[in-house]
Amino acid sequence: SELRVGIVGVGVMGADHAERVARKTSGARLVAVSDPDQKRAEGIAARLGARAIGDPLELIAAADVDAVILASPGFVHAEQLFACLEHGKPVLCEKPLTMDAESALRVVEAEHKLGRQLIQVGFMRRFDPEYVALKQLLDSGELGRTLVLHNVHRNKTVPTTFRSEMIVRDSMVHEVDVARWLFDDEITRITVRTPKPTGLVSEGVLDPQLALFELAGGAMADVEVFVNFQVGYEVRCEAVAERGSATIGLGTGVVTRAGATCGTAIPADFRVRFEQAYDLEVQRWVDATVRGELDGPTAWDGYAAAAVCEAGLESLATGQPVEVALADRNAVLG
Ligand code: ISE
Repeated sequence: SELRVGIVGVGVMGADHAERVARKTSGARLVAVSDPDQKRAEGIAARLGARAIGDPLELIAAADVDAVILASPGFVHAEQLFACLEHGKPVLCEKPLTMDAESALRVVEAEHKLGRQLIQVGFMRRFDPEYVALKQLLDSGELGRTLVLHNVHRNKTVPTTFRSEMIVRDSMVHEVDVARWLFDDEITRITVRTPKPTGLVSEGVLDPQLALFELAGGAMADVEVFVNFQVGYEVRCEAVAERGSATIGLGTGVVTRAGATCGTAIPADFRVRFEQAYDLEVQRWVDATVRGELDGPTAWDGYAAAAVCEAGLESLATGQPVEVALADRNAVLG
């Protein structure tokens, strides 16, 4: 049976999740969305076959909502998370969990009291294949013990509501989680310093920011967060270990420096190299089939390729160029 999902907050990220749940996620169905901008919620609901509910707490309580995605701003998360716990609804909550440690701890305690883990936080880097590969490499011990992480986290631009505090709570929080996850350790001290800010930002916003995290076990991580970089969205991470380093975010997979060389891994076989393509192929085939449509290479594409291969075999045997005999497409398909 399908998981019926409701989404609270359909701004930039929530609308993206709505699309994902409705069209790209198997085993799930989008049933409801909620947003302070009622028109926006109604538009998205109508397009994706869901309904719009004005009050987010009503959406969370709705009998036909099995699970909730909270993509609302951080300052309403606490109340909405408590409502999810109260109704026993599993929830994927975008970061930040809440606005401060005290309220976040109350959420943790309330969940613990229920005796059921219902809350997942949107630290999505843990699902990024490059971060996963980096974690596997570091955990393998091949490079020795990891000593330092260097992180770069840049946005092209952000809305003017994105002030200095959000740069920490909404952006830097990803590197906070990455450092905790990669080192499997807690951060015990943080220093955040700021250079003279870019001139391309509203008065008073401290951007970029440089931070240093110190971990319980003695490792350290640094990060540059620059949310008005103007150029584009870039996230990089280099882990420096005893016998080498590994960098991700270059668009090439993990780049490893070790033994006087610098290079990228070569996958062992096609399933690894094309994993994403196979996943997309099958999911889109299922989705299109359900819609009664075809959404990929057609029988004609197969025929055209076969005709080329047939000529190729002849050429292989003779060593000569061979003309490809292809039927007239319009004649065959009208
Ligand atoms: C944004 O709010 C996000 O959640 C992104 O993950 C983050 O990388 C970005 O800096 C934020 O603006």
